[in-house]
Amino acid sequence: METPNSKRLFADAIKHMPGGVNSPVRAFKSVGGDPIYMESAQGSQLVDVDGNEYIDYIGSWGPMILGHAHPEVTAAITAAAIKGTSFGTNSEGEVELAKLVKKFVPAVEIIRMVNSGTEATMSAMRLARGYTSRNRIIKFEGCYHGHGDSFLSKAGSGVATLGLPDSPGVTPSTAADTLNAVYNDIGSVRAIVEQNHGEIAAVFIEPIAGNMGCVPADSAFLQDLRDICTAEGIVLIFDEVMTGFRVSAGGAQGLYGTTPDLTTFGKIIGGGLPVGAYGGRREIMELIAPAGPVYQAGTLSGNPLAMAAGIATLSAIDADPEFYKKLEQKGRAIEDGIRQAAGEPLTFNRVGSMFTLFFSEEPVTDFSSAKTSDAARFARFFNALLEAGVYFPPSQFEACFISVAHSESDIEQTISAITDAIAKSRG
Ligand code: KE4
Repeated sequence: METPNSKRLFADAIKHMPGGVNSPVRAFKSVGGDPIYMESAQGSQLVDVDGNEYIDYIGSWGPMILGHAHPEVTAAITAAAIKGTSFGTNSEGEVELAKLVKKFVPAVEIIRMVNSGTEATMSAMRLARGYTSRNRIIKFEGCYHGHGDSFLSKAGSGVATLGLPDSPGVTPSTAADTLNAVYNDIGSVRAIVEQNHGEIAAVFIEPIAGNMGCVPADSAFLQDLRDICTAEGIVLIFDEVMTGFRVSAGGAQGLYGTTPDLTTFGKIIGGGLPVGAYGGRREIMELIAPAGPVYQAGTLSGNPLAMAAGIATLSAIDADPEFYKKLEQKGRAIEDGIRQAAGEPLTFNRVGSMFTLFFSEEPVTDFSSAKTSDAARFARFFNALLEAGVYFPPSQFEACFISVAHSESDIEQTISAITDAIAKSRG
């Protein structure tokens, strides 16, 4: 691919923004080369500023489950924008989106809209501490819950991609209140709970991790986690920012049948506009101001344009009884194609329309096993795919996303490109 305009723009951007980007995962730090600038997108296709076309498997890191520029979403945003972009008051869309989320996720009795997944997890953490009068939280190595101070400890996503130990700027006292367990290892959770008896406010987990690459939780592990939290009065928080409305209408909790006390959302519920949310048991959520004393606020929370985009997205999902069956068929086709193409023992994890190909010969069930992947080989694989017009996340520690707009020919072209890229990436 010739990308002179992307190179020109990045050379300019680097003078004005840290690393030339507004989010580290978009940089090509771990795969080499300069990041690509996109001009437009439609359905499964991205078009860069040099006119190159790509089949997109980032999907804006999850939100674009309908495909880019879905007409109903674009129309809803346009209609809302004509009426004003933000009122700073209540508006009808907030009520409609809240009710739509509750329709899909029964564990959510009360919900608060915010502007990002990070805001959702930060707020849920403060709420859990306020509800329990306890300070410590448990998270899992390799999981990423946004860039809130308490979560930047052994985190996944960009933190793992850049090989950052944790993050300067997080105070030792804050870091001391975050305890990391091992994903899919209930013994590691029991040990931490015993060592910190009566001190743990919440357990945060991605019920299907996407930020160490795609790593599903074992169902027995997740239920054991539920049982421990119930017995210990610990708030169990499913971070479904990525999995909410991605893996089923009811998210991961709908697939596993394990019910958290609180759930965080983002990405798909905003349809590509900035939306996050947290919700769950009424007795906990009603501690949030102004109903209760735990403070959380936001100038643009419940913004009418973002609500309109979220409503249009969830309504389109709700209107199609075959929606997740279609995504599963596309995911299965890609999985079958990759397994046939690999010709060597690589690890492929998938849940519905989210997947990761690991350049590792061993099963990937936690952060340690995810890190056995050959990152250098992934970089060669990523660039070979990009050259072939297939755009994967520029990191081994991310998930790929399929939309309902990905066609059979997209998938055939993708499998062919992956087959070649696996061969080309061999040392
Ligand atoms: P945001 O603040 O980026 O909206 O959401 C944070 C977040 C919270 N929880 C989970 C499970 C998440 O996956 C995320 C954000 N995901 C990354 C990609 N893995 C966002 C991409 C980026 O950082 O630019």
